[in-house]
Amino acid sequence: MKILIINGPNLNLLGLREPGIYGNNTLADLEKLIAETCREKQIQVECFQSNHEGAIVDKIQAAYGQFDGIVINPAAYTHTSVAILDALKAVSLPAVEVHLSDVDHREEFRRHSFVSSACIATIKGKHFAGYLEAIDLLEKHLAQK
Ligand code: CA2
Repeated sequence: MKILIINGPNLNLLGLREPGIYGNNTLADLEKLIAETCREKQIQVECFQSNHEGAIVDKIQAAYGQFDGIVINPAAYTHTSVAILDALKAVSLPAVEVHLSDVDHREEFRRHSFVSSACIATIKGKHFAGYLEAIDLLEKHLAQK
């Protein structure tokens, strides 16, 4: 089993700004936690972060035939990107959407996600633990196939 973790724009600033919302830990801490968890589970994993919509679309397209599933936090593109939605639908890999914060209890515009309809589940407000839950969900989903 090989999974791809995608983090969208500004998530490279984790731990450096807005700790009240996103916590004190960095993207490197998150990627280390994911790598350790996947090593224990004998899952192959690659982590990718980009601030660019097209780069995320390219990465999703390139995942076809290379990965078994995707965990994606599209960050602000969650609320704007039909292109990321279309890419996820096009590759048709099982995907889980993750948000560090509880987007349902922030500004109104964060309540709508374009990508949700291409995902098997959405996990919100569980900070880093949400990514580990997403990996568990993907593992169970792929085991059933
Ligand atoms: O809660 C999440 O994970 C979000 O996807 C984060 C996005 C936001 O636009 C979504 O509505 C919810 C923002 C990511 C920005 O990350 C930062 C991290 C540290 C400092 C500043 C921004």
